[in-house]
Amino acid sequence: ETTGKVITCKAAVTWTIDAPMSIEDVEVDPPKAGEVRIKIISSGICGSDNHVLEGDFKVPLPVILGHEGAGIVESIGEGVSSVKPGDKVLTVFLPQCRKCDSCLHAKGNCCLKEDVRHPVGLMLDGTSRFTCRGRKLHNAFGTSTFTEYTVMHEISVVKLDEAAPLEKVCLLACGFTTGYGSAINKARVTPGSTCVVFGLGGVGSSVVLGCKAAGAARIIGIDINEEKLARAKALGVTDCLNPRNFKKPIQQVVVEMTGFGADFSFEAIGTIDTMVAALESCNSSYGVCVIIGVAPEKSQLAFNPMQLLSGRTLKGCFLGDFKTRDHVPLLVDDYMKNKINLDPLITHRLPFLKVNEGFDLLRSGKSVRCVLSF
Ligand code: CND
Ligand code: ZN
Ligand code: ZN
Repeated sequence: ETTGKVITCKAAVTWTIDAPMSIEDVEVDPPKAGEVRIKIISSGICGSDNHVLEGDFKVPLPVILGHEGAGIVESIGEGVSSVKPGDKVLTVFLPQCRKCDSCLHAKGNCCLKEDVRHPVGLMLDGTSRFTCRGRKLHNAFGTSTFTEYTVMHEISVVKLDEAAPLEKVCLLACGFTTGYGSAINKARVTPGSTCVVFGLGGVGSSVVLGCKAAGAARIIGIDINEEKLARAKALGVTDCLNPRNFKKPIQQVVVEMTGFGADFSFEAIGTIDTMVAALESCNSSYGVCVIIGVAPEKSQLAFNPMQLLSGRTLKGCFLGDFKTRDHVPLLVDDYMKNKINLDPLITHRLPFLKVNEGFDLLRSGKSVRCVLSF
């Protein structure tokens, strides 16, 4: 019985971004009011965690990274009513408090309780639940899944169907939901349309699945990694483009291929150049471009505003524009009814203690998603 007690367990601690994560014994405090302590069972490795390790996305250190997790509630703090010990849950980085301006608006999904764009790495009361070697550790995006136990706010915990397989649905905590929702909710891809997807990692591949589900007739996939292009064909990509095989800018290639530009374009890489290329790949009068990738801190997106005056729409979203606690369980239902197949996205599995190898697989481009098991 661990309820109310500090739990000592293994976690991957990022002390500095210049070194691999180090596996340490950490102490995890019991959950306070409105908080939930979760035993992590599975976690994916997302490109955003890698941006932190590469110095492009600054978060306070030392930190326990990881946000694409699935686990089981170990104990709950005072006042928690939406989950109970034993429940299967997902750890999402975007809360849904159901009270703020964004949550109360029909279209808002970016809850104001936490500013995910500028993470402070602490609980809402300004303190931490993790200690290692006498030092307090930060959390990552209110989640932290590279640890056997984590503590999260109830408002960021998504309750799951008790039959949901955690070693698969962990992808619904970020990558799949982000990509699929960007196509379905944010772009609102229409049947018969032409779509172009920049970046075919876990997020971009999920955009492809969303475009396909929405009935897109043509899906152009763009990546500099040939293996990613080959894999994406099985997901529904109809045309593969490697920008390295062309002398002219890739947006020009896309516009020529499609006549006048794609109906919908998506950026799932996280660089300014590819964001501009995605914008310029969509039709100048009615095209819609959705930015999903997280660009390096302090970078600025610059383009001639004429690109918009002709009629294009530029938008972006977190987590596929879903209201997390309301809508992610519906995606889980779809998964349970075999309407969603996550298997093609999961290319590798590793024990949690090999988390650094998982990042090597992501960086070398070998993995789409590597799922860690605890
Ligand atoms: P991952 O690294 O798996 O995929 C990126 C893909 O881009 C790889 O296949 C690369 O080969 C490819 N690539 C890199 N550079 C280029 C280039 N210049 N031209 C073409 N292809 C290139 O990352 P991921 O799929 O996990 O994440 C993708 C982005 O999405 C990343 O920026 C991440 O931070 C972001 C994201 C956003 C959100 C959100 O809510 N908006 C949530 N999670 C992740
Ligand atoms: Zn992510
Ligand atoms: Zn809110």
